Amino acid sequence: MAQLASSFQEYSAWRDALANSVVQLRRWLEHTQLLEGDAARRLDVALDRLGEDKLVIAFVAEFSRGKSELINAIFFADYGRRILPSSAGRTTMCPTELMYDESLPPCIRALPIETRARFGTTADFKKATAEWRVFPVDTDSPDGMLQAFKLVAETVRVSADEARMYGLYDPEDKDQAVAVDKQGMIEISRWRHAVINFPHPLLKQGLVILDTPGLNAIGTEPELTLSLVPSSHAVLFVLAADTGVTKSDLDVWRHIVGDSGGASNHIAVLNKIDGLWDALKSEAEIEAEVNKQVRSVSGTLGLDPSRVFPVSAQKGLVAKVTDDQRLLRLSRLPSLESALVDLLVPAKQRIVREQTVAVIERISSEVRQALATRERGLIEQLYELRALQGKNQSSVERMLIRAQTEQRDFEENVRKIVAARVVLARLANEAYAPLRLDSLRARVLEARERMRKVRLTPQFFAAVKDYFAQVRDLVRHSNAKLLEIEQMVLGVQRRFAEDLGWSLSPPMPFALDTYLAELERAEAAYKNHFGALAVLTRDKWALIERFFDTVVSKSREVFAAAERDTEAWVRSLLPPIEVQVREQRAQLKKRAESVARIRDAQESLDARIGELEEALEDVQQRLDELKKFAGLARGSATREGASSPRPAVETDLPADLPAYLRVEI
Ligand SMILES: Nc1nc2c(ncn2[C@@H]2O[C@H](COP(=O)(O)OP(=O)(O)OP(=O)(O)O)[C@@H](O)[C@H]2O)c(=O)[nH]1
Ligand SMILES: [Mg+2]
Repeated sequence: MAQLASSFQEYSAWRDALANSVVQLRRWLEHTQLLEGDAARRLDVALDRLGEDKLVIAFVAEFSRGKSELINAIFFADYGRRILPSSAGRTTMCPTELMYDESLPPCIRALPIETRARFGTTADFKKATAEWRVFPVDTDSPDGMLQAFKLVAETVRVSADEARMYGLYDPEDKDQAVAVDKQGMIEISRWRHAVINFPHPLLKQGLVILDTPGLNAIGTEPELTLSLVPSSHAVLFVLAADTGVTKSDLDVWRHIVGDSGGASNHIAVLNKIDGLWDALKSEAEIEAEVNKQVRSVSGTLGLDPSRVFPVSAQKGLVAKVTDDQRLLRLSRLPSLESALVDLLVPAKQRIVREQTVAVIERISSEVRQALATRERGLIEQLYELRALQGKNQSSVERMLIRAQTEQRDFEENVRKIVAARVVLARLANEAYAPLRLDSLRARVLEARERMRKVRLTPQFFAAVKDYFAQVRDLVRHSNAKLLEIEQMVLGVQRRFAEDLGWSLSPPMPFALDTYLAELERAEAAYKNHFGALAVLTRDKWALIERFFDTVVSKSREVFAAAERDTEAWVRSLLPPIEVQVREQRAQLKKRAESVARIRDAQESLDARIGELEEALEDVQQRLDELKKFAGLARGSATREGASSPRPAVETDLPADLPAYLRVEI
């Protein structure tokens, strides 16, 4: 998959260059003492985001459609064989993530299926290393790897009761009843989840491949529906040409793919087109047949035909292993691979770019304003002092009185800011309160209690429904407060604009809509899974409760993220005004002091004018430098790949402290 590899490489290089220029900007701001605490934090968040380099691609389908074979063909053909087990019937038994974490040796970590009888989602168990079994993988031996990877297909035979305890068997479900053999035993996956840590070149660059088992597991492991698949950067929904779109394919599509919102990152793969290759038909006839199937899939799924890719994973794999170019072309795998390249990297790059540019623009505009205030103050002082040249002592005296009065008057603005802070703190607390985990916990406890007590299906559904309604209300409540906060800050800015002529950028727009949407998606997923069931068996109740656990853990994540982002936003509101107030206040103080020194003949007027001129030059130089560093960062962000040469701008920081920092302003 050379295309994807080079696209990844370009992306990593682009990201590194961008991170580097953000670091340069940050260092310069720090060095010139222009870095405020909140701006530093925002830059650090942007840098963390740039460091986070995972790109997840999920393969989703009913069993035996060829997901694992497709992964083999796209990513692992270089090993000259099938690496992931792929065979007729159910093969992959547990959700499997392929990734590389260099802090660990190559290995497979597997979470035993028994954990399903306990409280906690896979994500919870991911934090508990002791629960996972670790199996080493010898990457030098393809045979050894093949052997190790068979783990994902391992099953165990357990009694129907045990399977029931894990929520994997419902005796009332006729489709499942056939799975029980004469001894009352049933075959289930041995593992609940597997993570293969493997130093494949693409995985090393941050690719994560998620292979999933068919519908059964999807229905029973709600995390796939609620977290893993929706958070993937690309979702490949696999169908097979020999079966067409069956009812169970549609179920999977609806359950997983259909739930995950805007489908711009979804593509459908129509696999096994080699079944349509018929020696008695012309190439044109076969082509027509394939196109017909593509159109039919596109119509059924409501997906643009350009997003449906007919391929033969198996022939593609064989073609790559035997280096048969004709067969590779016939397998049509290369066009799916190009589509993946287009889907994965540019989308991620666009998001990272937008977020980083927004931070850079914001911070440079804040710093520019602070520098402009300083510049304006210096120019005014220079103007005044120059006017004093050749004037008598009483003019100096008058100027001193004026300077002192202005300094005193300005204190009113300091009081305004302090008052704004108090109001903001109160409103912010009101905005945080609904998002605190305590308030969520109360709703969860209440819902659990109701679910436990009810006897009838409708009451059970009502408990879940009410939970979602209450949780959404909490977020809405907080959202309304945020609006109030924004209005209040705009009001403060307006007053400063009227009184002092300051132009401040309005607060960054912020609302909790994305979190609300996540909760709505969880509810939609729940409805998709269970909404159609009129009467529930006890086992289905158990399944819903398990689903509910995942919903709760998802809600916790959403609330924690919402609270964190809200706090960050609130903290960023006043500092830009405070910086200006501080700057202006310091200048007025300095000005009064220096006029006093001139009056007392402790300092000559000319010397002070000289100092101010030097300081003014320095501020202007800072403004130029800011333009340069911010421009560099912006330039790195908007450059497509990193293959284009870097601009030849000298970005080294000055070795000594700038003069104006020594000259007190
Ligand atoms: N003819 C043909 N068979 C294929 C193709 N791709 C996969 N198969 C076969 O289909 C069967 C199922 O493939 P898998 O890769 O195990 O399918 P899966 O979707 O991973 O299935 P589960 O792991 O059970 O969910 C295997 O016997 C494959 O050899 C293909 O392009 N053409
Ligand atoms: Mg499989």
